[in-house]
Amino acid sequence: PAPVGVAPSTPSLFKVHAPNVQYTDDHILAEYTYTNTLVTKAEDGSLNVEPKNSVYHFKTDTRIPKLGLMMVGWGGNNGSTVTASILANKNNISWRSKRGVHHPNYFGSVTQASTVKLGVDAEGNDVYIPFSKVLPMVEPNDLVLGGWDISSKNLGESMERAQVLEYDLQRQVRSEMDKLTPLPSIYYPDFIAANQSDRADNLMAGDDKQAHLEQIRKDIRDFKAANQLDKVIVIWTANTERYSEIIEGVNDTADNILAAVKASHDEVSPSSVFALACIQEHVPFINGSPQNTFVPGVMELAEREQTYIGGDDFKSGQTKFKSAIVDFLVNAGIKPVGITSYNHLGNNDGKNLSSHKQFRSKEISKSTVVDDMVAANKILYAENEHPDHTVVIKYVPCVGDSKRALDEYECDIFMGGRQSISIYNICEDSLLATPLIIDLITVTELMTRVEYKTGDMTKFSPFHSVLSILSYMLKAPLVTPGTPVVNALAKQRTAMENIFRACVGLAPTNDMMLEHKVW
Ligand code: NAI
Ligand code: DG6
Repeated sequence: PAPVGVAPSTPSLFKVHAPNVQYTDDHILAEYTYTNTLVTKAEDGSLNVEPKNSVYHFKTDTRIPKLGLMMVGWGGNNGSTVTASILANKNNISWRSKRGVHHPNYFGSVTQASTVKLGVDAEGNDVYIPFSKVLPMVEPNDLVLGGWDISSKNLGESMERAQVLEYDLQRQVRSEMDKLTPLPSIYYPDFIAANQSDRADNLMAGDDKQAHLEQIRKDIRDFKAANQLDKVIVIWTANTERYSEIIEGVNDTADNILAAVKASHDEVSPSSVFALACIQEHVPFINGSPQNTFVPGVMELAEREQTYIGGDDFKSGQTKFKSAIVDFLVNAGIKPVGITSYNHLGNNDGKNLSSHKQFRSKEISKSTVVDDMVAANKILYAENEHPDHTVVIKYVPCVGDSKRALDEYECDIFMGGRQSISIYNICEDSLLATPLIIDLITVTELMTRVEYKTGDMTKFSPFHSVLSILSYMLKAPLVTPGTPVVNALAKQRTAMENIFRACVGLAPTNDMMLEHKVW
């Protein structure tokens, strides 16, 4: 098979014909009226409601860059699965299992395998197009891959160690995978489980954190130059770290954390060093694990440098389901009073999470996921009332990457009745996470090409550094300080879809179908 990474193509499936939309050689310009409803409380407690319209101008660069994806933890289950599956898709490699012949796909990726309603035809029938065709986006097959790992195994060996993909597929991509080797990385043993020490044989020299940060910056620049890339995005898909302590004077401001790196302070984690290096290189950095990489100092630096960050923790299976089912239950007027989530898995992620401090990071990100849905319904829940919510993770080596998730939703229903819903989900974890990585990267890249302007602004500006548009793919979405977190899956998808639509001057999707409801 051909190696990963070729010159990208430019898709264009439709054109909007409207006075508020203009196409130039390199841009789509759209004037968009954002409609919201302002609600204020009067002294007597009554609510005043005022429709609000604000005009936004969006400018989308339609030139698709040659994009590099650098993964921290490239040799892990996710990293090796992303790499092998892109190779399989790019080279259209089919493989056999006992169930027959399989063909490559990007199932599980919202951008690559789901559709959005563009509009209706003359008969009033819905017209759908691929999500990835609303705006020009990078094709995953065109990504150039690279990255770091503390384990020296090449990608072929890593894929074999991961035990995720069928042997017949591994066999066919093996020679290409063997040519790919992760760069040495940084290992501060206090941040990940002690049981990971035996794979740490590919390390940057010394313990000077400033030197490490500079090496990471150089690695990014070298990778970009060697592959003649227009842009690079870095994603953390390495082991879950423990939480960093937030210490005044150390990681609470941008200047303090930069000084703390210079002083090689113990409380600066590897993931924060990677994030800082990316921010200084103006390369977007996404955190796919749950730890608090984005301590206040890192957030402040990203804002100061106006460069994109996103996180935290891929929302792949149990939590994705939870953020859909609890939304459904609460919106149906059914009251979940208890959510009990067990899961066991036997991959290296499970091994790392068998250590308490790393488990705690995961427990936090898995537990915050229903807060907004509960807070939205004051008929079901009193102020500060929450369902009992328990998360248990156990390491069971024999099941490998095939995670077993058992969930019980205990609900109060009509007239004192009870409904217990049990869910048992079995799935290769990395086959759920890989498509999310594709989405995170392609949407982030798109956001680097979209700018906006409102009435009082003299020139176009990039969006806020914190990419909350990525929330759909993440368990504990990072948002700008003071912004409400949205966890409900359908709302997250709608936000992404409607922002895409706004960029081509189209109104938000609605399912009113008024034309079919009137005479
Ligand atoms: P894995 O353990 O197979 O891979 C992690 C890789 O990171 C390993 O190869 C390890 O050697 C490497 N590593 C550890 N510290 C490093 C450092 N400082 N620099 C560079 N490399 C380092 O784990 P897997 O399954 O690939 O998951 C990766 C991360 O994604 C984990 O934190 C996991 O919790 C998170 N995640 C995974 C999901 C899934 O469905 N697979 C979903 C949600 C999150
Ligand atoms: C066990 O919970 C291990 C974790 O790393 C998860 O597999 C991962 O975070 C995915 O979680 P979820 O809840 O989206 O399935």
